[in-house]
Amino acid sequence: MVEEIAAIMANCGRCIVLTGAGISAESGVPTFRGKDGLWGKFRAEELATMDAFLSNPAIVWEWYNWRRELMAKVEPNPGHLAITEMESLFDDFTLVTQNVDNLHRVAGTRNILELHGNIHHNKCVECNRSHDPKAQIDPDEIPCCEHCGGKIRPDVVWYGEMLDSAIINAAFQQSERADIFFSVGTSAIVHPAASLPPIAKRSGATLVEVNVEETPISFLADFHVRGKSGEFLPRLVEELKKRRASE
Ligand code: BV8
Ligand code: ZN
Repeated sequence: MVEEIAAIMANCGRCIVLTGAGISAESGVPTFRGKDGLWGKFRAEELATMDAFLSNPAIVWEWYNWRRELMAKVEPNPGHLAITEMESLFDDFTLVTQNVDNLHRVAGTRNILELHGNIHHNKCVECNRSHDPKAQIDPDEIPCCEHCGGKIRPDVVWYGEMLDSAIINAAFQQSERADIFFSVGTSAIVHPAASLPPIAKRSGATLVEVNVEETPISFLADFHVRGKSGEFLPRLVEELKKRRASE
């Protein structure tokens, strides 16, 4: 499979990679819906929603602080690093991530669309103005916005919230123009992100899925690679580099 996919990639100009929590699993970051998933201990509806924040801001901040501490201790894994190398092998490359863990940035990938925001950023719940990203938030004394007095919240997209329109529109546009589209480590359940692989496929892209299990888009994929992204992607990039070198 690696040789076949690398051969197709060698003839592609525009490559798009969509990632989900699975790409960070090998860094030690729990996924959302896997057996050891984050949500397992907590229910998404309880925490990653505006209602949860308005009714119990302290518990939402406790959860985000717990995740921030966890993410401060982890490193990008070979899957993240392979994507950074992949970017250098294409003239036109876009990484679209659902993850808020910032690991793709730490891994050096440049052209990133963060669909769901970034867990290290803060903003005002009322006026959306950004707030000092370095601020340590004490759940029992949540700071207020100096402009309007609103409570400070994590700058991520919660369920029921709109994504940043410029970001999601860029993701749609790139997916429609992709020659090859990778869906890596995502359960392909959360919308609108989950609509990107079908859009790419419908627009003529080769669709490659890398996941340790089946997902609702596996039937659509030209290649369904059953395996860990941290193991498969480095092998794929090595094969592509060989082909690029022999061109
Ligand atoms: C919106 C940020 C509305 C916060 C997150 C019914 C049908 C369709 C849609 C909906 C519906 N009901 C409600 C909706 C809308 C809803 C939605 O899609 N719900 C789903 C659950 C059905 N979507 C929204 O609310 C979005 N907003 O629609 O706006 C609107 C419209 C008009 C006007 C106003 C409003 C907002 C969605 C964003 C929510 N925020 N996160 C935070 O992180 O704290 S979503 C959350 O899920 C994360 O961002 C995460 O990235 C994302 C997706 O999960 P995955 O990344 O896929 O992670 P998961 O654990 O699920 O899967 C991991 C995968 O990796 C697995 O497949 C596993 O097998 C694999 N894996 C594991 N290890 C590895 C691996 N693969 C490879 N290698 C490994 N080593
Ligand atoms: Zn404000």
